[in-house]
This record gives sequence, C-alpha cells and structure tokens, in this order.
Amino acid sequence: MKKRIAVIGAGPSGLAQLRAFASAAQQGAEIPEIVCFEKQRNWGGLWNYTWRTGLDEFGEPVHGSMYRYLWSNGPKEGLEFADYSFEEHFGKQIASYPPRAVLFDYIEGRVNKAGVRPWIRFSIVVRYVTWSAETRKFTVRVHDLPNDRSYSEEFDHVIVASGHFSTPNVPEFPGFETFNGRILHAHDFRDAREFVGQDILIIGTSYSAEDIGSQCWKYGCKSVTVSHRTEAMGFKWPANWKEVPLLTKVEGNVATFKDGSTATVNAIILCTGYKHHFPFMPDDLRLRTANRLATADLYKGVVYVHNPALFYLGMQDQWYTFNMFDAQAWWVRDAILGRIKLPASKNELVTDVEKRVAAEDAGEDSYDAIRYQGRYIKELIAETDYPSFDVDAADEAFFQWKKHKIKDIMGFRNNSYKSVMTGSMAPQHHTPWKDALDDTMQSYLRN
Ligand code: FAD
Ligand code: NA7
Repeated sequence: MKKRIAVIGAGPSGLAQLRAFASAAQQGAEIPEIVCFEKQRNWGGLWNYTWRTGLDEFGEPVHGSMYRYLWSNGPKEGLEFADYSFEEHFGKQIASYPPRAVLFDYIEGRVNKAGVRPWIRFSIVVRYVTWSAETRKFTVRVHDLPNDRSYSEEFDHVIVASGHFSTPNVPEFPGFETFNGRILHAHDFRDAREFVGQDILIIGTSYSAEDIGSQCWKYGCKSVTVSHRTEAMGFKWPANWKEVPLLTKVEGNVATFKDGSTATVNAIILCTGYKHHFPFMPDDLRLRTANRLATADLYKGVVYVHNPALFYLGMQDQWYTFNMFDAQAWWVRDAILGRIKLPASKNELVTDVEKRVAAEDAGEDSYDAIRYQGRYIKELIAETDYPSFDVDAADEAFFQWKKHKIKDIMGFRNNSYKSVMTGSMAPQHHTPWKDALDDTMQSYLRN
C-alpha cells in the first residue's frame, strides 16, 4: 500500500510541498499519494486576494489578510524560487517590489508548470485531526463546503501548512466601546481609499503598521499617528505622520497616550499581529509557539517533536519566505521518502530545538536575525537536492533593503537588486512607488 500524505493548505508553503514531491516524481522516484485540502476556492494562500472580511460565503473565517495595493514589503530577490526564476516566469527581469497580483501570478506559474493542481481538493476545510498510536495513522476529518458534506480519511503523515498570519491578535483599550469611528484589525483592512481625508491611529510598529500607514498616506489620508508599546519605528516619516507612546484610553474621538499627549482620530487600525491558531488540532498535536525564528517544538523547524509523523511548514516569523518554504518542503519530502533519517530519541529532537532557540536569542539585531534565517535555509538545502543558491547574496539584498528603508521609507521600493538565481539586475520601476496608484500586473510589467 502506498503511503498517504495530507497537506493542509495550498498557500506558498503547501504548494512548495506539492512541488517538492512533483520534482521527485519527475526524477523517477516513487512518491506517496498526496491529498492537499484547501478551504478557499483557489490556491495561493494569503496571495489569493479577497474583498471579503469576517466570514466567507460558507460562514468560515476569511483567511485573507492581504489588501488592495499591497506591494512586496521586501525585495523579490530575497524570496525567488531557486528552481523557477522571475525571468523564467515573466520572460524578462522585472522590478524588485512587485504588487500582490504579480507575485500571485509568479507563485501560480510554478505550480501550473508542475501540474499539481489535481492533488488539491478546494473549498474543503480540515475540521479535526487525530492520531492513533495503535494503527500509527492520522484520521483527518474534513468538510466539503459547497456540498455541505463531512468525511474522514486516513493518512500516514500530516503536513500542516495553514499559515499563521490570519487569526488576528486583538487587544482592547479603555473607551473602545464608545469610540465614534471605525476600529479594525489589519486582518480586515482592504482598501486605503476608505480612509481618504481621515486622521488615523495605528497601534503596533511592525510590518503591518508600517505598510498600512504608508498605504493610507499614499492614497490620501489626512494624518497618521502610530502608537508603540515597546519602541517607535523611527523612520523619517512625512510631515503628517507622528509616532507616540502606547494608547491608554479613548474618549469620543480623542485618543490619549502614555505620555499624556492626545490626538483626535477618525479610525483606529490595530496592527497588533497574529496568533498561531490551529482549531483543527487536538491538544497533543497542536503547535504552541510565539511568532519567532526558532519555533517551539519543531525539530529542524518542521518536525513536531511530540509526534515526528507530523510536520508543520512556514511557522517561523519570516524574513525569507518562498525559498525558505521550499527548503523546508524539500527536507520534509526527503524525511517522508526515507532519504533523511530522523533521530530515534525524542531527547535529540528537543535538544535541536533548544539549540535553535539559543542561537536566535544570541543574535543582537535584525541583521543577525536575517543571517540566522539564511543559515537555516543553507542547512536544510545542503541535505536535499533543492537547487543550491547564494544565500549570503540574498542576505545582502535584505541588508540593502533595510538601509534603503532608513534612507527613505516612502521611496525604498524604487530600488533594484540583483537576482541571486540568475545574476541579472532588476530594472528600476517606471514610476516611483508613492505615485504608482495603479497596482495591476499590466501596469507593473510595462517596464
Ligand atoms: P498562507 O499564505 O496563509 O496559506 C495558508 C493556506 O492554508 C490558505 O490558503 C488557507 O486557506 C489554508 N487553510 C488554513 N486553514 C485551513 C483548514 N483548516 N483547512 C484547509 N485549508 C486551510 N511575504 C513576503 O514574502 N512578501 C510580502 O510582501 C509579504 N507580505 C505580507 C503581507 C501580509 C498582510 C501578510 C499577512 C503576510 C505577508 N507575507 C509576505 C508573509 C506570508 O506569510 C507569506 O508570503 C506566505 O503567504 C505564507 O504562506 P503559507 O502557505 O505558510 O500561509
Ligand atoms: P508582527 O510582526 O507580529 O507585529 C505585531 C506588532 O503588534 C508589534 O509591533 C507588537 O508590538 C504590536 N502589539 C502586539 N500586541 C500589542 C498590544 N497589546 N498593544 C500594543 N502593541 C501590540 O505583526 P504584523 O502584522 O506587523 O506582521 C505580520 C506579517 O504580516 C509579516 O510577516 C508581514 O510580512 C506582514 P511589540 O513590539 O511586541 O511591543
């Protein structure tokens, strides 16, 4: 009997897993039967844009956290697939910070070429996974949403690739219930034009805060106030943008901050991050981790230490994305195919996690964090046949990106970098980011 593998989610991580198995099959390997369950109608995960918020057409929580006008927040040279370059997909080199639709097209191009779509069952949500120590199999219970039918199947391995930037972390501040305006989490932010002419307050200082604030500024909000819990972002912001300490209360439309200063605002956007949330996993299989580079309980960042037949992909906080998911997917594939042997003792699995946590903790700044994740990718790809690439050069693209942000936070996306896969330099985009209001693929590729 062929082994059966369940992959939960057809976002970039799940698709990397399908591509990894397809690649082994193309080289003549015998591969297991793969079934990928995807609750959305289409693949691409977060990159599959939806206008919906709250619940979807079937009453399920909307997965999408991406918004209109989103452009890559890091250079594409840091995320390029080693086995499918941007030049191969678009027939030419393209500028370095593509909008969402362009990256979606790129993700889709590779898996279309690999022919893995028939392995995916769309509009099917995984409801519950259990493990039997007796049969050494997982039972995966799913709900076929359009046909309103539940069923269960058995699998030898489960690979969870359901993402972790979808279930919002939503703090509450005194006075929220009587605020005279809209309060939303970044997960529900869709169109910056909603805030044209408004004074907006953003809570948080990470990617979402920076980018949603920048979006609102670009499309014409009146002012942006960003409130921080730990530290201000400290970029050179435009004149109608200020950073303030943590919000303490809201009265009517007046927000008061820890230093006693106030701001009158029309809307509050909570850019307060996301939760690793696996409602479909029982206590003994559910990953519990903070959003960090060295996730808890994952040997090599992917094998669940309490049950090594179970894998999690893409659960790390992310500098690297697509090519890191590839490195993980190729490694998990080889563990399943028996090409890589897992340590027999749980102690060894746990010790590996402890070492990773300590190595991350030893880093001092974001440059060390980028190097740490780069080293992690190198470690994994050295153990499989994933095409090797110059990870140090990709680290360097991230370092340049960070410097470009410090120099000009509203202009960093106008820079270009060299592909570490093909060696060619990206062209400069035809329009500065702040003036490019049309983010369609057609417009972007007009270089
Ligand atoms: P996801 O993309 O979240 O995909 C998970 C999939 O699992 C989804 O399709 C979902 O429907 C499915 N799923 C979940 N639960 C179930 C279930 N129970 N049953 C069946 N299917 C299920 N990365 C970059 O590289 N560059 C960027 O510019 C960038 N911008 C970002 C902007 C935002 C607003 C966010 C939130 C993230 C951004 N990211 C960016 C990071 C992003 O996490 C990765 O690019 C990538 O999407 C992660 O892929 P994933 O497959 O791990 O997760
Ligand atoms: P992140 O990167 O997890 O950041 C969350 C931010 O929210 C961070 O600045 C936190 O501040 C802040 N936070 C969290 N809880 C609170 C409370 N209770 N009060 C105030 N501030 C809080 O999430 P993002 O959404 O920015 O980014 C996630 C992904 O989306 C990322 O990979 C991008 O690619 C897009 P802290 O510094 O901890 O004080």
